[in-house]
This record gives sequence, structure tokens and C-alpha cells, in this order.
Amino acid sequence: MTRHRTQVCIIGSGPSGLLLGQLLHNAGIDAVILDRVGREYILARIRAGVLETGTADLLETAGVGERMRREGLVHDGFEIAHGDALHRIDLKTLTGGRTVLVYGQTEVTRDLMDKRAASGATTIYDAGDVEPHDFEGSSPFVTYVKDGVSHRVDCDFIAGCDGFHGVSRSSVPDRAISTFEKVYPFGWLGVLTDRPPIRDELVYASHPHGFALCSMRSATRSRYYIQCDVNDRVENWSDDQFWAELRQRLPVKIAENLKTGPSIEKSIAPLRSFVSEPMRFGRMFTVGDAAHIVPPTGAKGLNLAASDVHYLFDGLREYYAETSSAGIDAYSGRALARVWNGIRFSWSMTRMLHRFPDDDPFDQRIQATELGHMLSSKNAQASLAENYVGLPY
Ligand code: RFL
Ligand code: PHB
Repeated sequence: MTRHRTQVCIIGSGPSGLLLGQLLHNAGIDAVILDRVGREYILARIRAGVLETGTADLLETAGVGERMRREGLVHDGFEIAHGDALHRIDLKTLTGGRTVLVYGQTEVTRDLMDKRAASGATTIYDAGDVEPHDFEGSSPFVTYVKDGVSHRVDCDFIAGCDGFHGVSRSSVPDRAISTFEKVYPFGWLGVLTDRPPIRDELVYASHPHGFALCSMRSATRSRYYIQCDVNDRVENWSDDQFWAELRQRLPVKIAENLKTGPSIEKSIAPLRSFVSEPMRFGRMFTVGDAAHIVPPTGAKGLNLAASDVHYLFDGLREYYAETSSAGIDAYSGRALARVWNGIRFSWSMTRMLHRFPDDDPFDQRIQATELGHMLSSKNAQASLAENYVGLPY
């Protein structure tokens, strides 16, 4: 077994782990990142598309803002479609000037990976059997296997940035953790295509067949989703079937502008709300999807991961610069307060816009009333907009 020492051992090289690693590196704090898969595998995952201003600012602070500012699309609003009606949510006016940035998670991750490679910091990809140890004591360490050789990384802290199915949270004994979960009876079937977007802004559509979302990655690349059965399979959907179903769920006047093409990625994501508390276990922290999951309807997952990183980095910087543990002691409470707001918002957007197969006629009327209120009340829209652009850190 080889032995190595670092200050912070980060498990997971998704956006949480990479962003934390970069902020630590810039502050002169040494961190090693371990991931169970490789760089190309991570970059092939098509996920988030919308960055809050706070997330974009944090990426800029980390030194990876340049391409994002050049290629990212500033959106002042989005649209909600209902039947053949289309209503604009004017984020900028409703929030006193705030906007969001459309820039894909794949690009965020690529920028962070390139920056890390250029900085010379250690990242171990394709690390097998990654396991955190002794985080309840004063000398934690992480073990892994690479190319048949066992390794051990001794550290001051472990950051569990390893996503929902990671090893960090599952290494915590049941008695030390509380979980809260809602699993939705549907998923999202997503398609990426090299065709211009249907509209200049995102369209969230509510339709009797189910929810649909028209999003984008650039002026020439679109991302579309339709609500599907949770047990459905990608193989059941040809591109033509997908385009036909999407078109049906959109107002006629915008469906006419749908530019279809071959899908370059097609996948189904289940929808879930999940929180595990606390987010600190001795000398191990959980960060991002490792600690919480939201349904993608509110575009909050990556943004909550970024606010976790902000709070944790603040705490670690204070610990190393001033030898005060106040910031790391406050991490779990600060992060969870913001997470629960994201959980509530994502749940309410999901509840308002999807077709719930088990809803009775009462539930259906309540849902229709909720949407009607949203589309007619400036106060309701202001609350939606405040949450969508991101609550303050
Ligand atoms: P990730 O991205 O899952 O990265 C975790 C990393 O940990 C590695 N790993 C391990 N490494 C070592 N040992 C183990 N045992 C390990 N187990 C796992 C994995 O290989 C991986 O590299 O978590 P992270 O960094 O916390 O980032 C979270 C975000 O990825 C996620 O919240 C967002 O993608 C959610 N999300 C969205 N968020 C937004 O803010 N805005 C959006 O518009 C948005 N849209 C979406 C989304 C997620 C979606 N899907 C598919 C779930 C749209 C979709 C469809
Ligand atoms: C996306 O572009 O992938 C996307 C955008 C907004 C969401 C979810 C996903 O709410």
C-alpha cells in the first residue's frame, strides 16, 4: 500500500469536487481528487443548463469564468406554456435586475478540469474501491485501488462530493444521519440536438399529456425534455416519436418553429427530492448531490452544489488561515438552510407543472388553480422569479 498526505481529500470529480478543489488550490490549500470513473465519461453526462448569478460569480472567483462569460447566454426571463397560451416570466423586472446564465454543466466541468490540469494539482481518475475511514476521529484517511495497486491518502478533512450514489454518505452509520425523501412517479426523457432552439428563452410547458421543457446549450444546440413514465426506456422512443410528442405538448404557434434533427444524446432521468442531515460527520463533509437531490424542474441541483461549496470553502479557508473552526462548524447549518429552500421551490415547480397519474379530480382542480394564480398574479410571479434566479448566500 502506497501512502500519500494531503490537507483535503475530495471524493468525486463532478462540479462540486472540481470547484472546491480549485478554490482550495487558489488559496494555497492542498487537495487530492479521486473519482471512480474517467474524465471523458464525466464529460459525456448531459445535465444542468442554468446557472444562477451566485454560481457564475463563484466560478469566476475560482478563475474559470472566461469562456463562460464569452459563450454563456444571459436570460432575462423564461416562458410558461399552458395549452395554447404562452406567459412570460420577466425575471429581470420581477427581481430588480437579476438574470440567469445558460451555460451547460458539461462546459463548466470541462473548464474546471482544464484549469485543474494546468495548475498541476493531483486528480486520480478510474480509482476503484474508494473508501473514507476514521472521519469521526482526528486522523481520517481514504483508501482506493488503481491499476491493481492499493493506495492510502491521509488528510485533515474528507469532502464527499461523490453524488447521490457515492460512498461518502453511505459510509455514515444509520444512527448518525436523517434522510427525507420524495420519489415522483415519473421521469424526464431528454434529447440533445444540433439544431437552433425553438425560442430565445426557455419554455416550461404544462399539458394534459405531461410536462415538457425546451432548453438550449447555444444558438445552434437545443436540449428538450418530456415527462415520461418512470419505468419507460429510452429504446421505446425513436427520435421521430420524441419530436411528435414534444410538438403536441407545445402551443401550436411555437411548435411550428421546432427544428428537429438527429438526437446526439437521449436519456431518462428519474425525479426525486432527497435531503440527508447533517452535512458534516466529524472530519467528513457531504457536498452537492451526495447530500441532496432535487427534481430538475427548478434548475437548482448544480446551483445548490455551488452554494454548498461556497460555505465549505469559506469554513476551510478560515480554518487554515486563522485556525478557527467556526466556519466549518457552521457549514452544515448554513448549507442546509439554503438547500431546504431549493427543495421546496423545486418541489413546488414540479407539483405545478407535471401530470401526476394518481391525482384525483380535487387535486387536478387545485393544480389548475395554482397555475392560474401563478400566471395572473404579479406577486406569485415575483416569488417564483426570486427563487429561480437564486436566493442570496
Ligand atoms: P455529480 O455530478 O454526480 O458528481 C459526482 C462525482 O462523484 C463520482 N463518484 C465517485 N467517485 C469515487 N468513488 C465513488 N464511490 C464515487 N461515486 C461517485 C462520480 O463519478 C461523479 O464524477 O455530483 P455534484 O458534483 O454534486 O454535482 C451535482 C450536479 O451534477 C447536479 O446537481 C445537477 O446536474 C442537477 N441538474 C441541474 N442542476 C441545475 O442547477 N440546473 C439545471 O438546469 C439542472 N438540470 C440536472 C438537470 C440533473 C439532471 N439529471 C440527469 C440528474 C437536468 C438533468 C436531466
Ligand atoms: C437544461 O437545460 O438541461 C435544463 C434547464 C432548465 C431546467 C432543467 C434542465 O429546469
